[in-house]
Order: sequence, then C-alpha cells, then structure tokens
Amino acid sequence: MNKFKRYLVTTALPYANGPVHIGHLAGVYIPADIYVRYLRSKGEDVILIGGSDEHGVPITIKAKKEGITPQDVVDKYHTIIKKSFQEFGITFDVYSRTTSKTHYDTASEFFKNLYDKGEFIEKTTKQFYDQKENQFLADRYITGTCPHCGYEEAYGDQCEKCGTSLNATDLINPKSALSGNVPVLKDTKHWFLPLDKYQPFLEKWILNEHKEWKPNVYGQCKSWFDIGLQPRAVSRDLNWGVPVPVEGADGKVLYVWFDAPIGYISATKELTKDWEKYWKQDDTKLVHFIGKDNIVFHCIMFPAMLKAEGSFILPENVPANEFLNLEGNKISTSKNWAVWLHEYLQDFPDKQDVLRYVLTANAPETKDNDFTWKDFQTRNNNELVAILGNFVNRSVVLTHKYFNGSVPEITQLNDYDKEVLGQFSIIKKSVEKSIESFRLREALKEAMSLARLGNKYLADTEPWKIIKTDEDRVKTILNISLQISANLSILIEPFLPFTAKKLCALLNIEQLKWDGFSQEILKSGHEINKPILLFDKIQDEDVENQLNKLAATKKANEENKNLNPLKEDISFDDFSKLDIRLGTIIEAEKVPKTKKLLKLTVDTGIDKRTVVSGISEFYDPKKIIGKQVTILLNLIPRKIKGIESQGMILMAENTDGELSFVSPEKKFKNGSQIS
Ligand code: B3M
Ligand code: ZN
Repeated sequence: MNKFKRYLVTTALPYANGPVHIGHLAGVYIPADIYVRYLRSKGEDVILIGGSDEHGVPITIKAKKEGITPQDVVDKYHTIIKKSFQEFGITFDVYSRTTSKTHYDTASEFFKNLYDKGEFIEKTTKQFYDQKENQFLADRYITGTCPHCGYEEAYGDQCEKCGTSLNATDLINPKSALSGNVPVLKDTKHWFLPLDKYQPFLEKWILNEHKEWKPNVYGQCKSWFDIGLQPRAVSRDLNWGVPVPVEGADGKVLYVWFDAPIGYISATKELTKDWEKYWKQDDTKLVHFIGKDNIVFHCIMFPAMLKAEGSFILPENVPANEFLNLEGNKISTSKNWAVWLHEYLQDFPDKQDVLRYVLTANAPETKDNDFTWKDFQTRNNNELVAILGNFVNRSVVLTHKYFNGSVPEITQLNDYDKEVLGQFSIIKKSVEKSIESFRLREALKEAMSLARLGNKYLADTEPWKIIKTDEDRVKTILNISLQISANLSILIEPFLPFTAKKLCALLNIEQLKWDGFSQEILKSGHEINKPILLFDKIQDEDVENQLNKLAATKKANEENKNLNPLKEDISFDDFSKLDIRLGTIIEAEKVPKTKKLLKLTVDTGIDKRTVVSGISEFYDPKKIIGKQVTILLNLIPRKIKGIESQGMILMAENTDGELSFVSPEKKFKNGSQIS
C-alpha cells in the first residue's frame, strides 16, 4: 500500500543570470515533468514547484558588467526562462522567483526562527575586503598565485590548474577580481549552521533509511559524511539578497544557498493556502529533481535546515542526474557552448517533443552523456518517424482506405491477436515501475515498445495483402492496431505531451487518464479523423546548420581565448591626463645582461630622452633607428637596470605575446599629440 496521499515535487531553481539550455531540460525539468504528468494521469494529488533563483554573487557581477541593476538582470532572465519552460510543456503548478515578497518574508522568518532557537553559531572571521569597491569578496572573486603549483590565476576557492581546493587566504599575492586591487583582511561576523551537529541524524536517515537512492546521490552523500560535516556560513556580506533579519546585520544577506531552497516553500505558499499540508504532513512524498552539482545542498544542507526548524518533512528521494555534454564538450554558458531552448524553437518550430524525446532517451541518469545533432536526427528519423509515427499512420491510413475512417469491429481473435492484446497491460506495468523508480529512459523505451509491437503486428499480419480475400480478418487487425494507437496516446503523454494531443485529435478522442488503458478504447463504428503525420524527418542540412553554428562558436572562442577582459570604464578626464605623442627612435642598443631590454633614445619633438623598453626579442636594435613610434611622455621616470627610463613606448601585444610598435599611418612631426 502506498503510504503517501500526495506528492510535492520540486525542480532546482535556475539562476536568473542567463537563459536555459538543453542541459537544464535533460537533467531536471523533463524528468520532473514526466514524473508529475504520470502521477496526475494516475489521479494522484501532486504539485510541481519551480521558480528562478535570483540571488547570489554572479548576478551582481553580471549587473555590474552590464551597467544595470541586479533586479534588471533577474527580471530579464526570469521572463525568458519562464517562457522557455512553458513552450516545452513543463507543467509547473507555480513558477515563482526568489525576489518575491512572499519569499523574502518566508526566508526571513525561517532564519529568524532558527536564530531564536539558538541553532546558529555566531563567528567573527577575517575575510578579504575590496576597499575600492567597498565590499567583501566571495572566494571566487579573489585571484592569486596557487601555493601548491604556482599557477598565477588561481581562484580563492580552487586552483583550476592543479585542482586543489583553497581558502582565499591561502593565495599568494591575492587580487580582487572586481577591481584588480589588493584586498585587505577585515573582520566580519557571520552565522553558521552547525552541520556537524546534524551529521549523526543525516547519516542514519540517508545511509540506513534511503539505500534506494540513486548510487550517484547516495555515494556523494557518503563521501561528505566520510570527510566529516563542518559548520557552514549561512550569511554573506553583500547588498543583494534577503537581509539577515537580526540586529547589527547591516550589509549582510542570507547566503543564496540558504534562501534558494526555502524558495520551494515560498512558491508553494503562493500556490495554495493549503501549503502546510504539502510541507508538514508525513503522508506527503517530497521529491527534489536536481543536477549533480546540487546534491550536497538538497541532501545535506536543506534537510539539516528543515530538521533544525522541526516542523517540516524531509525529501523521500532526490533523483539527481549527471551532466549532459554537447558534441563532446561540457555545456558552458560563458563560452556559448549550448543549445538554448529559445533558439531551438526558432530553428525547429513545433518540435518540442522531438527534443523531449531525445533528451529522455539519452538522459544522463547514471553517467554524463553526450548530446549530438547526429543522434538527434537518427532518433527522430529511426524511432519517432519510423516506429511511432509510421505505425499510427499506417493504422489510420488503412482504416480510411478500407473502412472509410470508421473503426471496424473485431470479428474473431486468433492466438496471435490475443498475445498482442495481452501485452498491453504488461507494457503498462513496466512503464509504471520504471517511472516510479525514476528510470525514465527505460520507461520511455518501454512505452515505445508498444509502438514497436504495433509495427511488428502489422508487418506480420499484412492486412494489405489479404483485404481482397479476407476482409473480416483485416477488420480485426485494424481494430487492434487502432486500440494500440489509442493506448499509446495515454502511455506517451508524460513524455511527449504535444504528440499525445495530436494523436488524440487524430483518433477523435479525449485525452484519457492512466486508468483509461484498455483493450477497447475505441468502439467499433467510431469515426477517426483524416491522417496527419505525427513526425517528419530531420534533414541532413538541418543537422549541418546546427553543426556550423557550433563550429562558428568554437572559432570565436578560440579567437577570443587569450584576449584580456575589458578594463573598467574611465572618464574622459582620466584619459586626457595621458600625454601620448609621436617620437622617432634615434639610437638603440641592448641593455647588457638582459634578455628583453633595449635602451632607446627617442626624439620627442620636445626633447631627446632615454626610454628602456622590453622589446629586444622582437626588434633588432640596428633596424629600428629612424622608426616613428608612439610614446607616453608623462609617466613618472623609473630606474630599470640602473638606467632612468623617461617614458614608455606603446606596444601592441597579440594573443601569442608578440609585440609590435604602434606607428602612425602617415609620417607626422615628432611631438604630435595622440588623443
Ligand atoms: N540555482 C543552482 C544551479 O542552477 C541553483 C539551484 C537552486 S535550487 C534551490 O545549479
Ligand atoms: Zn595550483
């Protein structure tokens, strides 16, 4: 007996700092949608909760880069994301956002509650602070030299070269990624949730009581326990987020991973007054659909928060997926290596189900998987068109041809017919079992096996060959074929809802629920509609277009790879402080005992001055006499290798580090101003 009376299904809240792509759909939203569509079809009480995660440092950085407010950023992407989900038929009962008033109140109250119960540890620690930007820096926004391998661009939380995870204070020569400044260490107070205190509880709950969880999820939790849980800060110094609701916490907000999961609760509140029934009663089954990078937050941190609060239920399952790659490379928003949902629909209008199908058939359930356009085409042409579409089409076309579109009656069933009819409920049960255990690619395969069965049945019985001699037999065959088609409309609905709708229209029936499954959905004499194709072929050129698009992205990425990021804006006044002019090199010689330096004498029109320049690897001193170059004159003189350098020759540097003079296109008088 199912002890659950209702289902509360949540999907990870995507960060509202970019649109959503196929990786999001495949990992989280399609599986969740299949699951809830199935439960609804079974008549269960189920709600699907979603929303945008609108806090966190990356959103503030993006806003700063684009010169807009964080609110502008999230407004823009929340709208785009929400629309994409709608277009792909993800049936959220509510799609909210973490900047909603309800959410601020709910998250604040949650924190306050734990605070009042004394669940937090207050600690003052030293954190890097950017004095120019007047803000504390998240570890990710500090770069410096890795103490392990010497890599100069290591991040404050991890060195990407040697993979060591770091604390920002470990870095040698730390720099703020916001301003390039050297940050200072400053005291700051934060609130920590003592996860270590909850470890015994969590360990027992997951390792003993949820052995049925997917091995990737169970395994990740186990390794966190093996390392030992540590208190985790749940506040941040930032001016974007839910303010910490206690006195003396000015300029501090809730850590984004503290407020975001509470977003599930806030969204439920927005959906129904009955929200507590879903969140606080033991007979609710709570399931979180997420990607693998969110496991620790949903299996450890959020449950610890819920447990500390005390009145909430915990998830029954967290069927996290692995990652989907694209054409062999990791999907990356910043590198634009993705298939964006809104772009897909421009290129393949009305083909939502094709993508839903391919992403489910190839879902990264147990390991990372690869999406390729070739596979997309093959699955469409060889499975959707050749199996499902073809079978339904043949049944409908033949019914029109032989019986004017009216469902013929069964005249007599032979053993083969009975065997085929007997398969219906077997297939149905295996689909159920697979969906209920979150094996959705298997479930889809089983649902498709009903269409395969139909195709084989028609191929074996060949009604077109016997219509002249045995019309009665053909009646039975087509009746059974149409019953298969009608049952398919129920079975495929969770996976391919747009196609199920078309199929129902074609068969002239209402969409039936799961218990409508039967050997006689269509009564004899029922009129079906004129044939239409459920799917059409994807052409080679469609695939080529997509591959060309990706190739262009790759090329652009290669070209941009080593370019330095844009510097911060400066005022015109700042610029006009630079005294840059044309000058001509009149003497040049190598600086002894150095590899790179030349000592130049430059006629600046105003004077003749000495400049030391690091260009010796690229220019032969004898060959540059008489060359007109640009020179920055008002740089404070510096001693280089004992020689006073009075200015700087401006050089262009390409991505390979090669240097070139910047010379005027026409010869002008020395001393001509550059502005
Ligand atoms: N915003 C992280 C992510 O997209 C995230 C999930 C929040 S779920 C509460 O990976
Ligand atoms: Zn390193």
